Amino acid sequence: MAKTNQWPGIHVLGAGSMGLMIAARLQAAASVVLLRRPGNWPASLQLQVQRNGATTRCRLTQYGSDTAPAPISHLILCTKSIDALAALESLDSRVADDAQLLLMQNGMGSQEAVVQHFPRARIAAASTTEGAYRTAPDRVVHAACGLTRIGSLNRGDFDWAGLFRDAGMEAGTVEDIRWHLADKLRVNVLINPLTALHGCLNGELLDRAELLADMQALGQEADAVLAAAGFRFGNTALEQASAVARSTANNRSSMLQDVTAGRRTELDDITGFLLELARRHGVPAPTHQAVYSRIQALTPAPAHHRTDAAP
Ligand code: KPL
Repeated sequence: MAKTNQWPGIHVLGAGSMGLMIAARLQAAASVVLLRRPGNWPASLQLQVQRNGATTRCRLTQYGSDTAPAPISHLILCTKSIDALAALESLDSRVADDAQLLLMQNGMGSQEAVVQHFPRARIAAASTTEGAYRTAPDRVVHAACGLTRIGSLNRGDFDWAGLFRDAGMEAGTVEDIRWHLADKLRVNVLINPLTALHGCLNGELLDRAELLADMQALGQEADAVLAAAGFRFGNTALEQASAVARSTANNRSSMLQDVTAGRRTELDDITGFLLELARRHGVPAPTHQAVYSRIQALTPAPAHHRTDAAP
């Protein structure tokens, strides 16, 4: 696809699987710069992207977040949810005050924290079913071509979905992105902690009676908490999570991958966020509390505690 002049230069912050995959794909439509953690990085990254069995190579311009030239006007944040705020802060004054930001984090909570800390930025969030994993620092596998839903959190008015579509990705603009984030959250609070605790693939949750019983208990509590917080869905969390577990049966969830690699997980923005909602609305969630404590015991202590998550 030919690059047009329609789109401004795009910065992608975060060189994990999602950041690399999105940066590589958007190059079909716009000029893209990859921003990595602070440091002196080689001026470009030779990246291999594997998709549908074919490998393509592309060259990405890259900078450390502390050396990138200013100003940054259009930024896609692809870090893990737990690193989102600190990563944005590491860009310091390089981000234009009224920049258009697109937040691609899992879970809920980190998005509102960014909105609070960058009140002048125009901020949108995405909920995506795209799947990617990194096999080496310069190799990414685009495992599942999904749909990316994008909606404004404050005054975000850039046509991110149009840019994604122009680059050949399936994307749409939605009215209420918070509802879509909550819809994904109710899947993640069932699948992620259980697969991480039992070291199993997503699909195994449906095959083992004791795990299905856990899913059921977590689902009932999640339904009650999200209903008390004002979210309405056409099916139960158990039904939704079961459908996703079936369609991603051979996936290792992101939390299982983190636990296996000894990395910090996104637990605080997944189960932790649900527990915070439960506390605010006075709804009991003992099963979520139990899995939260068990995963916490498995993973490294957080480098910092975010105190300003808001539902
Ligand atoms: O979002 C996911 C994750 O692993 O974080 C699911 C949908 C559970 C797919 O693995």
